[in-house]
Amino acid sequence: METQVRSNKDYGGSLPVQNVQELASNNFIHIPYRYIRPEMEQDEVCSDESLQIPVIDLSKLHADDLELAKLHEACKDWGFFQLINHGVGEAIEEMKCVTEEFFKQPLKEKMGCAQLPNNIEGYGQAFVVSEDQKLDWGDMLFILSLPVSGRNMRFWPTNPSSFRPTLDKYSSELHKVAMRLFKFFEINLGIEKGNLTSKFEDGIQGIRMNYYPPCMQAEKVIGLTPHSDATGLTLLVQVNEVKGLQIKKDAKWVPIKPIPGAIIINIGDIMEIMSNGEYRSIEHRAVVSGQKERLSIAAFHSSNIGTDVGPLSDLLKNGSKYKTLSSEEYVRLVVSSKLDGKSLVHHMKIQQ
Ligand SMILES: O=C(O)CCC(=O)C(=O)O
Repeated sequence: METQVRSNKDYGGSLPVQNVQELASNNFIHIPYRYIRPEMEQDEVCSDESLQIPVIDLSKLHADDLELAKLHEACKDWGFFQLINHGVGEAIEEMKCVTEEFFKQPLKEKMGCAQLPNNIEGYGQAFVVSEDQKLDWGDMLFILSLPVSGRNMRFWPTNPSSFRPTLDKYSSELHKVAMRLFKFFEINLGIEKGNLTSKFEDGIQGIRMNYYPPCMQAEKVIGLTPHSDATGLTLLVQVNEVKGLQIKKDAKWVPIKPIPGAIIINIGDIMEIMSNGEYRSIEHRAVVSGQKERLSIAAFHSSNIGTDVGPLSDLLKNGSKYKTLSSEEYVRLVVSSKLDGKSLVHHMKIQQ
């Protein structure tokens, strides 16, 4: 298991592009054309502020059938929800602080954790696979935090000095929350006890810290290209008060209003595939502010190395709606693709 994670560099990486935080500090009249996204003008943003993702209370899920039913509907209809009373507030607050501290450092310091060729970890940009591809207005630090045996400490910042212990605690606390949710998914989907959770308990966890600098032509750029997450379950935290997350619902972009202290949870492609389409991964994107920087932290939870990605046998009553790939084939497919809506799930769908 250890060797397979360590050799993630074999799966490929992202082409190096300019640091956006540095680029944004330039006083230019026109932003470089690779960042201009004409689709921003055409895309419709929902103006109905009352349309919001469901809120799920984790402390009620054990005892309350209604809350369990609400969770099931949220995963089917929205693929997104906000989780409150999760019990990991302290770890989140500490992680937010070290993330802000990391990005505040001069570029030279941050480059100590820079991405290496053919490796998905480190500080830089992700999913750049061609020289003419449009680029996102943001930088990120991506770290594979679990399994512990697969950690590459080269990418773990030493500045601030509390970064490493804080990330270690955050990784373990968020993994526990994700596992609790998988247990409830198992109950709600009618999967035999252990048949879903066992596929994730030794799984890969990747933590991405996103930094979106302000942009003087914010309405023309995108912080993070529309995509669904290729993983099983994502736990997303907004670091500061600047909003920017939007999710696609009925062909419109719905801006999310984060509840202070809540974790935004979203179903990833692996969970859609394993649930044989009962749960849905949802396209989402990040837009940027004209005035202020925005930061977010996404913790992605994928299935165990060596576990096939395909519909679970408990859910095949009406036949399989998706292909099954080995975990290695699936990771290769993800790393070699650019972010492009739900293209990965479409690739996995069996045409009926
Ligand atoms: O910045 C955000 O709110 C979205 C982050 C995200 O979707 C991601 O990191 O995959």
